[in-house]
Amino acid sequence: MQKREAKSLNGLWQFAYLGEASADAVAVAQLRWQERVLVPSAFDAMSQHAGKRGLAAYGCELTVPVGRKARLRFGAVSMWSAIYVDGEELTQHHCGYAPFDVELPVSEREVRQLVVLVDNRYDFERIPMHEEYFDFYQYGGILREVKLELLPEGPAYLDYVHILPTEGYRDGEVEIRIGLSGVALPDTVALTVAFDGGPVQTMEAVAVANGQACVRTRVAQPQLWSLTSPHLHQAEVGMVGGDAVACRFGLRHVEARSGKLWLNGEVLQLRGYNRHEWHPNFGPCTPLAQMYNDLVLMRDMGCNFVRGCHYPQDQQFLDLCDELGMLVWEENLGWGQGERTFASEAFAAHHDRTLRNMVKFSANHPSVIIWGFMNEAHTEFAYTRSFFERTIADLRSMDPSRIISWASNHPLDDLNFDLVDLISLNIYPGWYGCPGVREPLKMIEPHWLECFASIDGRGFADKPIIISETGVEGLYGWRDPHNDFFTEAYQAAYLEIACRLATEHPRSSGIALWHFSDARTYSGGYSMGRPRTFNNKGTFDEYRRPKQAYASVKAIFQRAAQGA
Ligand code: ADA
Repeated sequence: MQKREAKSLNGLWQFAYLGEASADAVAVAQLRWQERVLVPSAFDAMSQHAGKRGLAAYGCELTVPVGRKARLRFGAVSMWSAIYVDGEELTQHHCGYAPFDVELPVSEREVRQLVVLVDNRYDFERIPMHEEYFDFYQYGGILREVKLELLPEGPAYLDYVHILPTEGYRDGEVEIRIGLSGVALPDTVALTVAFDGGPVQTMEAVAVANGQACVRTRVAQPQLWSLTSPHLHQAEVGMVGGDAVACRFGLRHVEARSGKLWLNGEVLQLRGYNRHEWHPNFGPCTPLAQMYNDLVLMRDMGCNFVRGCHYPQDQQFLDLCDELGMLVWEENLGWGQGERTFASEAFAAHHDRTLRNMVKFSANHPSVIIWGFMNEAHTEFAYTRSFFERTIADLRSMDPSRIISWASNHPLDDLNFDLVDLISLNIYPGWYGCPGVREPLKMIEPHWLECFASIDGRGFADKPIIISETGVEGLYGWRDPHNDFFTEAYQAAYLEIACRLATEHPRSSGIALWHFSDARTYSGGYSMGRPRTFNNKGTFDEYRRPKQAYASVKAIFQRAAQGA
């Protein structure tokens, strides 16, 4: 077997900021480099380009053995990008947070010229997945790792290998789904599988349909992945006499049934946060140490759950969640879209490609238990129905082992709840829509109960419910005798009520507070509702300094964790 060779291209790349230029007008072979910048990084998170919106170019040299096939794996390139090798455009990509692959053509030259054009200007026609009204700052650059993989000789290679636990997970049963790519795909394939360095199993003549082959087998010494014992198994999967790849996976089973969530056959209560990938010093390119620190802070508070809002997550972050034992909701990019978006064929095509890549890159992470999409789309309107039906069908066909949900801010009139496994509510009673209310905190519980009753009254009592977002702005250091909106005290009082309800009410399967740490959002005129141009609803400020709410959230979550 030829084990796959991969090399990271992270490091200093050539860079040129091209401003108002149009990508169509750029001759990539004649670019005049201006500086060298670190990949991964967001060029507009760096002081010299802070806040700029325009076209930029990144360049580096690749070494690929003459005549050898290879592919590039991009963790995320934002917001629009075009990938050129030796002056030839290989692909364009239209979502700044989704991973993607691109194959390199074979060449007689060993040293290849890679140029990546990126553009962080909003343009609904070109990148309908990105809109300026989303409540988080969207950057430009090569935001996550870039890898070069040498591909095997021969007509087909392993595009992906997914190892999904089945209902027989306790006995180590898994379904192995492999995706094949190449110039000629076989009708059948002979596979080899070895777990944890053990004996090699061979499966002859496995049928290949639509580029995918699928087999079930068992791990010899199964150990479950759980929050307290997050055991990871290793696998090496190959084609007899051909390509082989190594991957990690976990034996765990998640379910949504009888109005509850279940993990490995036990009722599960989710306690945690929505987390944007963001830090004031790095923008959306948070270093691994910060990802780790954030998870340690959450776990120390008694959290077991993080919603990766509102886009596909960095693979490094998901690796940490696998290894530490943290449950993850991963979702495709989306934020409050309405009719114009659902009518856009370009949006549907971009969303489909990025959704498939989110699953392709993340399917082996046992920490990911929920696939989400289209945060707060206008699901009170029928025009969302067919898109939701198709997206859910796609998710189920790619991966039947996970729970599907979306975060709805239409708890009383969402038209698509019948399609979902887990009903997730973004609700902010006592914050939005209560001018003139003398005691807004008293609005919280009645509204939660009204939502629960409405959902059960519509026949969804068998579906678990979580509060996927709730919270209020608390400005770090703002303490005032009025304890009014924007004070740390109001935020602390609010979150105490929310966490108590979420961990004690029988109809609640948990909560993801909005949100973990303050983060940059709107700029200019959009920012009037966002002091500092930040979303200040973090329990921590942007430097992860705890606000007053931290103590009460931690006390309630830790108590609930002990009772779990
Ligand atoms: C919504 C949205 C979040 C954030 C939040 C808020 O629920 O999903 O991204 O904007 O509201 O702070 O109002």
